[in-house]
Amino acid sequence: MLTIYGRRNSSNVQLVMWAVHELGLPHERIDYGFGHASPLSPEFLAMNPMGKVPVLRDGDVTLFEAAAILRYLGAAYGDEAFWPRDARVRGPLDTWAEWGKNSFTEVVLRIFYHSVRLPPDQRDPAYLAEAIAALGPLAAILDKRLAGREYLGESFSFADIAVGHILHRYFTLDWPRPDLPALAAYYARLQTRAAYRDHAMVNYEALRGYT
Ligand SMILES: N[C@@H](CCC(=O)N[C@@H](CS)C(=O)NCC(=O)O)C(=O)O
Repeated sequence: MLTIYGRRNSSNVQLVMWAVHELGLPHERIDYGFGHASPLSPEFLAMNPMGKVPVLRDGDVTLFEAAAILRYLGAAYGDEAFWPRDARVRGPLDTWAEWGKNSFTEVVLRIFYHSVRLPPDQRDPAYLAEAIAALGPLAAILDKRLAGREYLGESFSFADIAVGHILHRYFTLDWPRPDLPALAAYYARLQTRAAYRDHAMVNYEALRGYT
């Protein structure tokens, strides 16, 4: 039985919860983080010295960092399609996973923070404008990869979770989104998956305007 510590409306928790549900793993989730128990409490810091959600416990294994948790779940429980054992097959997928979690998600979250999460008087319009200018070209890279394919690899894999977990925010934040048909079709395709709808499309209104 897995235990996931973290609130449902955290994008990093969503990444992990989507993976847990795709893999059909027995688990419980305990709310920690903004609005819930503090991740800065001594018992939480003993699991993650960064004081951030998510944390995963699997028996005597304790992990933090959402992408590391995703890779652990893939290696421990994923089938060959979700987590190819051959490094020559997995490597190119992992390139997209890393790019999704870092390059792409990082810029989406900059827009999220400076248009939703921070109190209005702490938002930086110049920083927001820079992030918006940066996101269009990144989204075009993703659209190009997805043209003519259903998923980032041959079939659905961990890489789609690392990239797709942030698309709900990408598509619902108020910013001038470019018209990218392959990316829009990919988002629609992900929404046919119950685990995606239930765990990666979580309302973030409760986070609006708070530090
Ligand atoms: N690099 C970490 C970042 C974790 C992180 O920033 N988590 C946020 C939520 S997405 C958090 O814990 N915020 C503080 C809180 O919720 O109290 C990861 O990918 O897991």
